Amino acid sequence: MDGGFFSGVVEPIRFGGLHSPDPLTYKVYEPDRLVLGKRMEEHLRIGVCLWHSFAWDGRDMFGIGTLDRPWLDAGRDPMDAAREKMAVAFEFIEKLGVPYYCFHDRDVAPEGASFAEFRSNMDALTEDALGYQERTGARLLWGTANLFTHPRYQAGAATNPDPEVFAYAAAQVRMMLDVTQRLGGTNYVLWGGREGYDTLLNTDLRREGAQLARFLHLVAEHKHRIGFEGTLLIEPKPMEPTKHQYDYDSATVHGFLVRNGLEGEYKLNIEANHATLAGHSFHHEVAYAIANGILGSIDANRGDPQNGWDTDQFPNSVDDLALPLYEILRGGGLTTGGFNFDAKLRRQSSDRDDLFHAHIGGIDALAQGLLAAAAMIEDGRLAELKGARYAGWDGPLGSEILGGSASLADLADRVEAGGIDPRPRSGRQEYLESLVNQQVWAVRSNGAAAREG
Ligand code: XUL
Ligand code: CO
Repeated sequence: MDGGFFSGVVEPIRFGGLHSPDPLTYKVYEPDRLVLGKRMEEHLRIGVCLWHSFAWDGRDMFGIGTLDRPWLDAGRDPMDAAREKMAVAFEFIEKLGVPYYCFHDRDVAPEGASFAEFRSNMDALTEDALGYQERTGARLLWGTANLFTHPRYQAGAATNPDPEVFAYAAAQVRMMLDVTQRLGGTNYVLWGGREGYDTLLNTDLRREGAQLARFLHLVAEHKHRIGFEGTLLIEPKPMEPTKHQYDYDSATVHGFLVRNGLEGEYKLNIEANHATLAGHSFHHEVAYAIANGILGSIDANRGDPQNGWDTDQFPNSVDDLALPLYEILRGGGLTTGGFNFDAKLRRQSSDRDDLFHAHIGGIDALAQGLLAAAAMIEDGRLAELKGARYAGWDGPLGSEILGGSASLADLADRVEAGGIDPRPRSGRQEYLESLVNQQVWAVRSNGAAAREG
C-alpha cells in the first residue's frame, strides 16, 4: 500500500494507544473494540466526505487555493482529473481504515456541456467507484446532488421562481438516487443549499413552501418506484449561503414534514455546526430528532465559538460529543446513518499528511465521546434521575390526564377540594452536570489509558 499520493502514510492507520508518540496512529479508536456489546466501528460508522477533502483546494473569498490538489487544475482534461481524484480519495479512505464515504454528483463527475454529458460522465465514474468499493471494501454512506453551485441555482432549486430550474434539479436528483442505489448507498441526502431567500422583497413564501413540498413528494415517490432501500435524509441549516434557509433546524423540518404529509418518508442528517448556527447545541438537535423518531445520520464537524459562520472544522471536543453520543446510544444507535466528516482543513494546513491528522483527531474525539457515553449508560444514574423526575406521569393522576379520562373541571375540582397540593422539587442541574463530567473524566483516566497498544 506504499507510494500513492499520500506517500507519507505507507500502511493503514492503526491503533497506537493514548501514549503513542506516533501522530499517525489512533489514540482511542479501535474498530474492533466492543462498546456495550457492539464494535466501535459499527457504532460510529465513520465516513469521509469527498467535497471538502478532495474537491476543494483551500480557496476562500479572499484568496486562491493553498492545498495540494493537482487534479483541480483548470487546464487538466476533466475526466482524467476526475479519475485521479477518485483514485486518491479511495487511497485515503483505505489508508485511514474507515468504512464509508459520501459525495455530491459534482464532486466526482465533470458537468460537461449538457446534462446528457454529465450523466454519461457520472455513469462512467460510478463504474470506477464500484471497482474501488470492491477492492477496498469502502461503502457509500450517502449520495447527494449539488443543487447550489451552478448559477442556474442562484435562486434555489425546488424553490426557484422558474419551474425549469425545478425540472433540472429533478434530473440531478433522479440521477443521484440511481447512482446511490447502484453503489449500495444506505442513505440519500437533501441539503437545501439555496432553498431560502436573500430578501423577502422578491420572495413568495407561500409558493416556495408548496414547491419544496412537491419536490420532496416527487423524490419519495421516485425512491419507492425504483425500490431504493436507503433512508432519505434532509439536512437542516438556518442560513448560509442564503440569509434564511427554509430547513432551519430539526424542529422546523419536522413541522414541515408533518404539515405536508411527508412524515415517515424523511429523517434528518444533523450537522453539528449547523446546530450552532441555528443558535442551538448539537446536543439539542440530536435530542430533538431522537425524541421525534427522525434521527438519520450525522455530519460531524464544529464551528468556532468566536465566529458566527459555518467554519466546518474537524471535531475535537469530547465534552461536546459525549452528550449527543449518549442520546444516540440511548436512542438505539445509528441504523442506516453514520458520522460523516463534513469538515475541512484550515487553509494553512497545506501538507498532505494534514488530512490524516484532521481525520485521526476527529475520529479519536468521537471514539472517546462514545466511551464516555457508554460509561454514562452503564452508570445508569442520568437515566434513573430523569425517569424519577416524571414518575408521577406513570401513576394514577398522570394516566388519567394523558388517557383523557380527567376533564379540566375534574382536575380543578380536586385541587379546590384540597386533594392536590404539589411541592416544587429540585431539577438538580449542577448535580447532573457533575455526573456527566465524572463519567467523561473517569474514561479519560482509566479506560483508554489502560488499553494502550
Ligand atoms: C453545507 C453542507 C453540505 C451538505 C451536503 O453546509 O453541510 O455539504 O452536507 O450537501
Ligand atoms: Co453537511
